[in-house]
Amino acid sequence: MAGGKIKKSIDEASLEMIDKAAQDGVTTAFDRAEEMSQCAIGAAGSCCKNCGMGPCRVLTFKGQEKAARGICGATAETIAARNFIRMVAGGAAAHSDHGRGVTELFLAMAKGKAPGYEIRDEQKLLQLALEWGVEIGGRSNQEIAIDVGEIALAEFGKQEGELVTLSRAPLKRQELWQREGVAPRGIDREIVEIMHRTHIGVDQDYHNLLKQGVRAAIGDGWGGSMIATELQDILFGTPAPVLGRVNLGVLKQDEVNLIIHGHEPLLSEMIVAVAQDPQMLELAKSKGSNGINISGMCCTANEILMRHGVPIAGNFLQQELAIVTGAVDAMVVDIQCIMQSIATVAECYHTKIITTSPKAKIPGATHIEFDEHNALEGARTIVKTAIENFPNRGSNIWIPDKQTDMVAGFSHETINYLLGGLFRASYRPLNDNIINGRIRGVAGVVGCNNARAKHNEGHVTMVKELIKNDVLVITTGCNAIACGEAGLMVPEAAVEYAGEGLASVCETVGIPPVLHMGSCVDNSRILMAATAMVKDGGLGDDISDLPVAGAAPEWMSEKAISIGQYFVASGVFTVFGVTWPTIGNDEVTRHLFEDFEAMYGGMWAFEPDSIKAAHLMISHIDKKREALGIDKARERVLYDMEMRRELDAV
Ligand code: SF4
Ligand code: MSK
Repeated sequence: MAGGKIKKSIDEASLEMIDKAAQDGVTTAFDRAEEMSQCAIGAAGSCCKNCGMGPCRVLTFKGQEKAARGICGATAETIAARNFIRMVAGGAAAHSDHGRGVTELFLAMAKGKAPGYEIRDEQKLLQLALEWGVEIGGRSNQEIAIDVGEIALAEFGKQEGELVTLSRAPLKRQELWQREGVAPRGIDREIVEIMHRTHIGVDQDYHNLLKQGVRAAIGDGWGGSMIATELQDILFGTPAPVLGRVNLGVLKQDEVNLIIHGHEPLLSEMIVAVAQDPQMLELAKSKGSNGINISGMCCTANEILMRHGVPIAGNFLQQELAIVTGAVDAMVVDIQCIMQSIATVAECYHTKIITTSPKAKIPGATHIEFDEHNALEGARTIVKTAIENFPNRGSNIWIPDKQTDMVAGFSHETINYLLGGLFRASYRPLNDNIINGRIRGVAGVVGCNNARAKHNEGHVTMVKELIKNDVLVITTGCNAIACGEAGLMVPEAAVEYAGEGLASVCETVGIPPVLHMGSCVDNSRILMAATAMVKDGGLGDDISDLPVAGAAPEWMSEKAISIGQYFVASGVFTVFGVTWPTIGNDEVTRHLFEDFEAMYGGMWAFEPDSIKAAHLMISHIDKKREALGIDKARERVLYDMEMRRELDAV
């Protein structure tokens, strides 16, 4: 059987490459996950190594009789909460430092110091300027952009007051954050404060620790990530629906294959442009290739698919497998979710691994540093490196013949337009279809792959169950790629997989039942979509009133914890699969899973079975429908032509 006794993925292309890796004697994350035993205490969040007296392992599993403490006296609750919010800090830092990088490039562009970059979405620039009180008058776009960029940059180090972007949230949400004392100041400040409070001998009240985690996470979702998304849209264009292809079959036997992997679109945009340069194509031909095939991996893939239709080679657990094809001439990486092992796997083939960020180097890789002042030149060097490596391909090449069509590019603005039309762009039709029960609710399903779980299974199982029950799914990150590979992101998927009500709406509007909203930082688009639903009326006054839920069925990164925490802090019931980082402590887990609902209107849940997790989400959606008094409106009927015309008229 492919992939050993137990299938390690639900994706056939991945299984083929797992088998090829075994034949080639190459070890991947799938093998290491099997071999690596997990420390039960660490996995449960009950191990502290925050000082040199540790690690202190506090056993608080059920049935244990006496409470354990660390050497310093820290309780099991303190240790669990400290570990949890350090994960939030890691995730919020990653997203926000990405946001800062985008802001610095944006400012350089505005000042004319980043040749090759320009303002692609003028309307969004002007909207942001209006929102932030930047004078527009007769000023040039560049002048306006300098002010916008400086405000954005100052948000990271702001010492007092709240983030400007918080004012985008529904009014009731803003009031709640103030009441609970979790409205973030500067993004960096909240992350630093987590590191301070979790140092030995500082904050030792788990309620207070978790509150700081909430504050930093809001600074991520409504701050760092949102700034990244907004400025990327201005620089590279706000995504609109685009047809793409996904899976390892997008690699080409007869062309130079260059994979762009990581998270930032800053360099990848330039590489995509350079790969179309006739001189480069000429060079590629001179080396015996028929062209240059660019594809993406992980969230960079989502960024360049949404804006250029560039195909996606795979998600997190497929990065090594792409190299195993033997057909990847270069893999260029920037930041985040890049396995160190790609350099080791590449040693067995001819693939060149190219790092580009001073923050993310890998021994064994070639480093070509990204310089925003000279980005085109850097991109040319990278594309050339890939081309020149093409003749070094061996004969051990096997590209799985598997790829799927997918439609991506559903930014919050596009959904508005698609639903409401050019002249009456609004979320009104979505709200109306939720109220009349054709759509039961909306679920944001996001997040990673986790080598401790079968690749893509949790994602696809959960999403299928949700759409079958008339829940519209919006997605980002590696979940989006998994759904694409499973064929859930084409309009026809509505007929095949969605419940009757959801299918009828999708058919009328011409959208898939699963909407791709982008990369990890683009979870901020989901916050904006939820806010737009509140503002359009009929579904309560706050995000916590909406019949919506969130999930990350195969999460693994600290970023996912930060995302989940800001979903919860925004009022969304959020369920995670695979494992739960405070499971070793009942009290902290109970606080996150139960008390948070009273405090924030949203709360965490943990359920590794994706079908059960989907039904937890559906139950929550039904609870919210009942509270809104729209639970009775839902009726399961077959739609005749007249009813469909009526849908059209909505
Ligand atoms: Fe142990 Fe306390 Fe040091 Fe943590 S901070 S390692 S609990 S002594
Ligand atoms: S890439 S954070 S594995 S979603 Fe954004 Fe995928 Fe998770 Fe990375």
